[in-house]
Amino acid sequence: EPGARIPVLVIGTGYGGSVAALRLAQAGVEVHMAEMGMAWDTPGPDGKIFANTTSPDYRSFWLRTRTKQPISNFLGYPLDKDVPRYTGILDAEEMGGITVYQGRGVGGGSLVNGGMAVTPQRENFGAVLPSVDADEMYDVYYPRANTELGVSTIDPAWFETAACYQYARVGRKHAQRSGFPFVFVPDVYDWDYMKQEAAGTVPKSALAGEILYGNNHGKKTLQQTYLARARATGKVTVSPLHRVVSVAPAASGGYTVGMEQLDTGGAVTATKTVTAGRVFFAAGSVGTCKLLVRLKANGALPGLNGEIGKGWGDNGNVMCGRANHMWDPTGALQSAIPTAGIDNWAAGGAFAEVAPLPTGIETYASFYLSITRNPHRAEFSWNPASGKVELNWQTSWKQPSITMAKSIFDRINAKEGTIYRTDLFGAYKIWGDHLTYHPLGGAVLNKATDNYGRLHGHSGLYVIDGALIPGNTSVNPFVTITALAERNIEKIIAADF
Ligand code: FAE
Repeated sequence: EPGARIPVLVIGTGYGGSVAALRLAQAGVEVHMAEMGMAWDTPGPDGKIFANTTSPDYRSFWLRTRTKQPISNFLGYPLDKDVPRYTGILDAEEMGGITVYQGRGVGGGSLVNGGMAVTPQRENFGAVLPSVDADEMYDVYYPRANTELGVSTIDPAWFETAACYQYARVGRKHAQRSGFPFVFVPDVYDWDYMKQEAAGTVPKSALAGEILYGNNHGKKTLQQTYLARARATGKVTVSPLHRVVSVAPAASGGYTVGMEQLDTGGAVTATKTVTAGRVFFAAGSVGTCKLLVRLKANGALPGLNGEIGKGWGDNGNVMCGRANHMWDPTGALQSAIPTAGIDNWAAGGAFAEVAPLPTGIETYASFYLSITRNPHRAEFSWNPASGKVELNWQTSWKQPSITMAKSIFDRINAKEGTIYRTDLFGAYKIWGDHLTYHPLGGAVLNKATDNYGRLHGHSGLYVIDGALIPGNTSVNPFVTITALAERNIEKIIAADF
């Protein structure tokens, strides 16, 4: 309600925000969550909530009139097409020469991601979050996050026989023949449901190619886990299609928070202010940084320190495809949920997920998303001329990621006598080096905030999302974002509430 006074406002409903909401509510605190995206709880005219990856429609993209698919071309044909402008589920946000993909809606990135739930190797943790006690994380908070998120690993016996993982078995064969460690990667997908999909006894989701624009079945998003439990406390309310635009100290104590209510065309239908005792920034790395950098520059939050906006990285994401021989088909039916990876982190700085290419036809292609140890870090800053927050990422900064990914795929190609695909990202382009799925950093733990996410300069303001992590997690990031949020909120509840 406009003008209301509330104890806690959480900006965003992704991993960090959902952890904060659940734990605060369990501690007896009333929580309000503002989410700029839609609720994603109502079927469209086709009876489905989410669109299929192979046929994007109005639901697929956040306020675009043309799709911007991560794989833009196939066999010489461009794949993008016009769609009605709508508050769809996947944002392809272009900043500083990099397209940053993000989920929009109640559940944040959990709505659109592959559900790959990876805990970093313990020996790499010191580089991921240097100021955090690793023992605590690996003894308490990683296990807690994995349990709450519903993480599990594919039944290895089923993996060996399932037609839908032929592509992953080919990926394993090629990795092992070149001497690379091949690892199963846990996921939040319900593997029993997937088995039933394969048996034809339930509606198909992963086996129908659903992923990038949402899964109608099978995937445990935050809507089924943290957010469901948060709502069950009766203490959490969520306002979808509410975008937070300002936060400033209130004369009466706490913070005045300004919001815009959006319609599904993206138009502002109302502006509202509420007063919140405490505010948690959980709008994702980019969303949180866009707010904090602007609020610091325009004087609304003058106490924020000089670390705001710094230390942003892309988790070293780079994609590529390989063209296999005819005797190595990857399967016409491919589960959209990846379940395995090639670990060359220690030797080559790359961890590559063996990814699906769920086109519905045999492509003889192997496809990979690599996470690499890219050293480059960008900074968000306010540009008064454009009136926008900008990111100083440089397109050439992807080169170290390509070199690291090549430590795996050049060797596999040499061993197998195969070549890279050159048709997936535009004509004669091997590397998908224009994007990231894993934005991290910009309000780094123990720099922009104290060692638990309390922003310096204004008491009662917290960061609790991927913005805290300084640019790289060595694996897919959401388990680390969740575990860090669990650690921080426990301390904050004990000390501040
Ligand atoms: P996030 O989940 O992005 O949530 C932020 C929320 O805040 C969003 O719902 C926004 O709409 C909302 N928001 C932003 N600004 C505002 C505002 N001003 N007012 C109100 N609301 C706002 O943040 N990670 C993995 O670990 N495994 C995977 O398999 C994986 N696959 C991915 C695949 C894709 C296609 C994408 C895009 C990402 C993938 N990720 C994966 C990354 C993962 O989803 C991401 O790191 C987390 O979602 C980030 O969590 P946060 O809590 O930081």
